[in-house]
Amino acid sequence: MTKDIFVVGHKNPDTDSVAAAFVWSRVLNKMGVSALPAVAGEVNKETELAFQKAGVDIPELISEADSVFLVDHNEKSQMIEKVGKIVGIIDHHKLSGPVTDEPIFFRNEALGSSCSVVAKIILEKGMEIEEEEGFLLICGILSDTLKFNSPTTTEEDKEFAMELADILGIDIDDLADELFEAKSDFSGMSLRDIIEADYKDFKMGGKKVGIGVCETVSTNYFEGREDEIIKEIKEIKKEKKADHLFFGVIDIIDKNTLLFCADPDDLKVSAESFGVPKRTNPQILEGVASRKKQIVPPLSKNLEN
Ligand SMILES: [Mn+2]
Repeated sequence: MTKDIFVVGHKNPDTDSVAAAFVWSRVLNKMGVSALPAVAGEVNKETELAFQKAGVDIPELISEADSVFLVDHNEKSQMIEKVGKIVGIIDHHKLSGPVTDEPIFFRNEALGSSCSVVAKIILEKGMEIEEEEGFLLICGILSDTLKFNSPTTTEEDKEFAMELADILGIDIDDLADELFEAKSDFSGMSLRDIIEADYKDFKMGGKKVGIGVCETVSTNYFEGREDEIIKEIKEIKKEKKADHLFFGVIDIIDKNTLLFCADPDDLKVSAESFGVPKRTNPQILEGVASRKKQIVPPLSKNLEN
């Protein structure tokens, strides 16, 4: 049995959750706490590229731990399978309710990424930051804010990324192009892989709602495959025993979302929630580019009433 704390992000990890876990474990180490970074699932190609460029290994994959520090999530449904004790949380998502019996370190801010929250704490503490740590924080911020284009972006996200990029001599535009290209590379992935790569379960008004999203610089891959996609998510809905299931293809350049609904009932929920006609599946959501800020809230509001 190890006494190490595992710093870990959500299942179906994205660059923000893995980078935040890595850098926060380093911060804990500097404070004399024995901690290791971990991931709650296979990482995507963008995260792979970010770590490769940073020159560090992808953290260890875990599914259970005695002691965890959560980053980038606080919902039970998004945590690793078996969690002993939660010793802390750093997040930028809505709160899902109390998850511990004891007081813990807890920091939640409405910033564009968990990496921004980590960067903010490092600055507040006046701590030194290693090159690979700064680099990974920039990657997490750029990835989660879609290079400051997501409606979740705040002035602080820009400030932290710009300041770090300045110190490290990094061209933000070039790095974002590389990251987004990797994010949009579907080679070697099945349709199922793509749908589940960034999939999250939510509780809304007592209902289990599954929402997968795929952020891409081009929706070409999905065009003409509508029936195939709907068939696949119908299957996933059954397997997950979800009450509702959606898959959003987010065009990060044009900032629109194609929201695929598993069945007519989900289509009805989507049309009501987003105020769009029921005619098409996928539903076309103009100006929608964020699950957290633009997809989850209208669905919760509708389903909780
Ligand atoms: Mn995040």
